[in-house]
Amino acid sequence: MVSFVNSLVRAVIESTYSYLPDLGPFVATILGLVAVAVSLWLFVNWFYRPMGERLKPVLETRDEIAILTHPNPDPDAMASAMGLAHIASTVGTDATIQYPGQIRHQENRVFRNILNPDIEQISRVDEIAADDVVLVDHNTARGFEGSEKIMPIAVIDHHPGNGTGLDFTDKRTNYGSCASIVAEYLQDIGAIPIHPDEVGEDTENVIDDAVDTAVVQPNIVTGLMYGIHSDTNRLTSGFTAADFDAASYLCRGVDETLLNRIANPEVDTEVLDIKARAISNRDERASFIVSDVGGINNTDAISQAADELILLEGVTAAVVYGSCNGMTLVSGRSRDDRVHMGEALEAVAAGMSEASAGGHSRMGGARFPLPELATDGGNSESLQGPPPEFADKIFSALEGDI
Ligand SMILES: [Mn+2]
Repeated sequence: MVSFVNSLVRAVIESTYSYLPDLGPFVATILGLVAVAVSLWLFVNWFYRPMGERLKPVLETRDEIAILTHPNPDPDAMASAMGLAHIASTVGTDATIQYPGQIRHQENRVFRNILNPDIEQISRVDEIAADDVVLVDHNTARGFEGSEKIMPIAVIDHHPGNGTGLDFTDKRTNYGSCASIVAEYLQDIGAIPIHPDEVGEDTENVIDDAVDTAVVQPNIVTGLMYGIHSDTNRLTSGFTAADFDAASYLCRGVDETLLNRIANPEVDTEVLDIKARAISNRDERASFIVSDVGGINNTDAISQAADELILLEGVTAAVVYGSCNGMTLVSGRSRDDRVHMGEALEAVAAGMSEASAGGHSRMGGARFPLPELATDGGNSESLQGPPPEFADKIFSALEGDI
């Protein structure tokens, strides 16, 4: 039996060798084709590698980076920065998250207080922590002294705009949130969100697949999930399938208790009072509402009251204003295609040197020093609020008459 196998093997080898001279060019051609196919496959794989994989070398080649959010960062911006800092840490790059402006609006404060991201405020370009800057949730640095000097190495955003990164630009204007893009990067690099119950355990035992890959801690995962919710009005508007895919990926690591605390924070009594005043003091003309809530301490309550009034049945535009420290603050919302809220409020402020107003079609805000609103000319220092004509002027602006 053994000798039979031996002779068979010998026969095969001998016949192969005897055919080789004839098959030479043929075999060479086959080998050549295989080599070409393999390199083509490797090239295509490299060329079409996911964005998260492309981002890695950009970060890996830097010792430290500064991740910059837009001014007054919202949950989407803060969460995207947190996710990106995590990706940087997986390639051994130090990341500092920085922001211009303030974290003042209630939703932003709650997010920050509960998830406690490591972020620093800056007001000048020389306060930026590293030479290499990555922008998240915006594509051109703004809102601080010298911001125009920033040449980011990478830009990750879902807003339109011309800003680009020197080494990496990923702008997906169809995405509902920047957090969805960052979650996708984490998925691209094989990172796995770990559930709060798994924290502190040996993750290699908890998640088989996590060996040699990064895990993502629940506070980052929860932040990214809330970033998606916050920018898409809880996945009810301006979303795409990609936002749901990102949420689905994050799902296993979400800390539901934290998410619930961020999404449903305790309501400040004054905010509730001001909402009540906004509803009872409202002046309704056709489908527009203007409401003077009087004196306020919590300026953030004005915009929250406007958010509430625009939900009233039959209302297409709502403007709320209140006064504080000699200033009248205005917040407007529109779901009326005829009313561009930002422009309407700018029209109200036109001609007043100390007033400021702005916004986009659905949302706007303005500030007026009370003396400028006074109609009597004198004694304006003691004014507690704007005169009744102020509401008329806002109505005219909403109608497009001024
Ligand atoms: Mn965003």
